Amino acid sequence: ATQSTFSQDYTPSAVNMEARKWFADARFGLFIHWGAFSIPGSGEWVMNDRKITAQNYAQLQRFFNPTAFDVTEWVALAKRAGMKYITLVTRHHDGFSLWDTKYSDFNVMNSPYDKDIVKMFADECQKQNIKLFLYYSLLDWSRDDYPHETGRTGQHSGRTGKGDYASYLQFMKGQLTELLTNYGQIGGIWFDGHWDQTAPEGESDRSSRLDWKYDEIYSLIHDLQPQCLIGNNHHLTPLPGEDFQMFERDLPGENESGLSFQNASDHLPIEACQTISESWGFNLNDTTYKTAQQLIQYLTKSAALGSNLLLNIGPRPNGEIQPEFKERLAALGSWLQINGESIYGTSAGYLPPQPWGCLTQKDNKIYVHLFNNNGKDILLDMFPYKKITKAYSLKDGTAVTVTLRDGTAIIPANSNQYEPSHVIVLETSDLILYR
Ligand code: H79
Repeated sequence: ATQSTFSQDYTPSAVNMEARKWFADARFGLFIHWGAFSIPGSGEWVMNDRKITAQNYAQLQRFFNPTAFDVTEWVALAKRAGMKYITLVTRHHDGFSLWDTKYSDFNVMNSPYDKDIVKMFADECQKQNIKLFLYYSLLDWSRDDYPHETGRTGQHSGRTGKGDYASYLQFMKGQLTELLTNYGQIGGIWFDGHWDQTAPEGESDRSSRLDWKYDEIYSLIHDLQPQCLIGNNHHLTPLPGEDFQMFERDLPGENESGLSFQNASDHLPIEACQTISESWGFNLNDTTYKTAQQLIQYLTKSAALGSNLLLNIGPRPNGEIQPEFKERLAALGSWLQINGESIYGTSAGYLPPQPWGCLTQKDNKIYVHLFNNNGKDILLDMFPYKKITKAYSLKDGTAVTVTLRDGTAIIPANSNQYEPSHVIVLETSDLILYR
């Protein structure tokens, strides 16, 4: 089938729709950037940034030996943080595969470590009851058959010839078939690298120089595992066949990264990805960690905009996770232990995020997340209910005095000296359908 006939015909299966619902309710996941690129300690773009040829870069395979890696601990860390899924980089742009693949020699089984890391995650995630998503790069800086001559990066890499997409597509299908056959149920496939073949962000014509044949790739995935969600970090409006929309280093509608010109989908689950430190992959120069408070508020704001948050760590090459990451994740977990009701299974607030905080909603409850009210009353204009039957702090049930006057709910500033990320629950009745 051609792309257009297939794509327009895509109707998600019932199990896929169920999986989307699960995903949208899950709200919080752990992104893990880890692989051969972790070794030099210069981030996951080191091969491109330092113009290392594919042949020279391949040496890293000999040094991949994460003796301190403990999959049980890594998965438990995500669980304790209140995360509902893990998205593991299985093969980044450098082309190093983290599993036992027969389609490429550049893989973990040919490293001193010699263990299938995707398998370890798949088994452990099943054991600890957390879903596993797999990041998979469309772009490849190492393979001769990737059409690098039409791409924006990787032209330095010593590859000859013009690339051969038929061959490369065959390779990707082989690898995706392995990933969706040998590791049990996979929550989703997270594609990245499409942008290599497009005009810069923000330009009007961002069509791809390459026909990726997504129709073939996506139908292969949905045929192998119908529930498996497909997302593609192409920085475009979702294409037919995709099950969720992602925003890179951004919340929908904000475009702080300069990569997010696309509108937020009104029918697909949305996922924003963000890093705890600056870099995705391990970087020795990267010592700036967002605070726990910033991360809690980022998670809250994501939910207030109807989006999941996929929060990234870039562990050390030896398999240790930086204590700074662990501390942040533990703090998020403690906050969610108390306030999780205001995040999981919620939808976007009826008002967009405000300078003082933001709103999430579930059933007849409105969760008011106070970041900093600067000593001012909080005014919720155009309040969509006629009555507030109960108002209280989520953490301990303490009653809060809230008045509803002329369609505006007022939370007085002096009712409490709120700590940042304090959540007030408003139980409501008599929905006003429209104004
Ligand atoms: O895996 C992480 C990053 O390595 C990857 N996606 C996340 C999840 C990523 N790769 N690139 N980007 C993110 C951002 C894109 C940067 C670009 Fe450019 C700016 C691509 C086009 C403009 C720099 C300049 C690279 C090519 C031209």
